[in-house]
Amino acid sequence: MSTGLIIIACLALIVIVIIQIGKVTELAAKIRGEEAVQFESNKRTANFMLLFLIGFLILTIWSAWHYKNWMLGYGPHESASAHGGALDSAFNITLFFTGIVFIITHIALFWFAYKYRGRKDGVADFMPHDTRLEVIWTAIPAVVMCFLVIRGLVAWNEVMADVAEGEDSIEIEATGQQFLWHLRYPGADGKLGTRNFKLIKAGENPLGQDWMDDKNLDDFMPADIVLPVGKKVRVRITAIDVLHNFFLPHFRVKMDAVPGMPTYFVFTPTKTTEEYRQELSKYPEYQQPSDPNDPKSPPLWKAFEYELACAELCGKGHFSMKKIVRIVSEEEYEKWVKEQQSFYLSSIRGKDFDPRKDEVLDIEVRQRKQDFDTAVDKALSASKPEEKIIRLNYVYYKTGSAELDGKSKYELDNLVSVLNKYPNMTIEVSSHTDSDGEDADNMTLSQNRSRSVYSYLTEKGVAAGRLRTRGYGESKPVDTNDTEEGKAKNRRTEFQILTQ
Ligand SMILES: [Cu+2]
Repeated sequence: MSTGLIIIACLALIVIVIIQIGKVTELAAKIRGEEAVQFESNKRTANFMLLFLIGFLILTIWSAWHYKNWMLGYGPHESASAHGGALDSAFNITLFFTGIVFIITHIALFWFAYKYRGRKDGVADFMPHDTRLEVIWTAIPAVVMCFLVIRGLVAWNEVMADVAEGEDSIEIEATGQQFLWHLRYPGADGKLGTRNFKLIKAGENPLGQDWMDDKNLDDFMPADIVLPVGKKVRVRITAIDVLHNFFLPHFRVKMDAVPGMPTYFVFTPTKTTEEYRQELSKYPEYQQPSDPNDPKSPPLWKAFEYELACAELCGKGHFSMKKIVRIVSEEEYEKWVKEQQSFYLSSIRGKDFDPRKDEVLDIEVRQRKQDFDTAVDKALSASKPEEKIIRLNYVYYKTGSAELDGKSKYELDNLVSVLNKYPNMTIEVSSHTDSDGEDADNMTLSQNRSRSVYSYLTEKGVAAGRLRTRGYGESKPVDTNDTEEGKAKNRRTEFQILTQ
């Protein structure tokens, strides 16, 4: 409040000073004769005009030259995408023409202001109309503009061409939200799953992915954009709340993210992050420390990262919508993709809000088979008998009963196929319980459970002579029986490879 008052007081003071100066000038004019003072003032202004003409022209040209290696499109900042060169040259051609016009108009404006200042005996020419002049200054800009617009359109159509059906490319998705980007990759199937805005729930399902769509199950949401060099990328761009803008300055990619209307941009990165750094390292501008307060920090070129920014002023946290973009070799990319966790499997699967929690998914069946085969291979090459025991992690029974749950069949089928693969293999199937209930009951239950597995295997054609069953009740715990977790570990069915 008080600051406001001070500002108002200052402004009032300035106004008073200006009025007073005006009065003094008026008085001086009366004393010396009005005309003489006017012409003197005209001359002074005209000289300033001339000074500004030269000074400003030098400043613009000097600064353009001085900062050229910091500007996109110049020095080390050649476009890092396949289409970027076309856009850069369109910009350069526009800059060439507008640059000429800028210099001519700048000189004419200030030179004329100087030359035709008010002078004693100076008389202005009067020219009511000149058709030739009208034609010239209409035709020239029209022709130049046509050329620029047509050239720009051609470049735009090239840049905006969508991916052709069946073309080798990657599709990723970027969704803007105040104030962050959600990135989504399609996972192993190469396809992004469907979304429904009605399913959006903060903390559970930020993008409204429909988990009943299998394509969603392997989609992953990384923190940074990582892409292989030389591969066509289609970015599907959406927004959840307000307008955002997906901007990759080094790749000349810029597209609005509009709520309710997906947009896209297709581009091919042509330089890895490392190659871009190497290019920067050749310029003295990029040798200074990346942190101005720490002279020991790595030089700017070494610390360089491509970035994703939001180029739409979307609110007060707008500045924080930055993400790192890494362009790597094809091999590095494949390795990175393998390390990524599916959002569904890591954050949704098995939770109360998982609509498919009672279902065994194809993706899990595949994963479990892989894990099972790996465990078998390990046991086969092991020498000690206790290392030849494999736990059947996904064999379930009805509570307190020996009846197999339907979901057990996947794991048991894995066992069947291993037994078919190794016809000389014989095994012992053994079951264990936790310590709840009577010892004798537990013993019977575990024996019956092993028998159930035996029945399943023989029904699938495994010779009975290759199987032995046992029940150990609660006699061989692998963990404490004092916690629910420990008890769950103790309740188990295993098999041991006897001969192979
Ligand atoms: Cu934004």
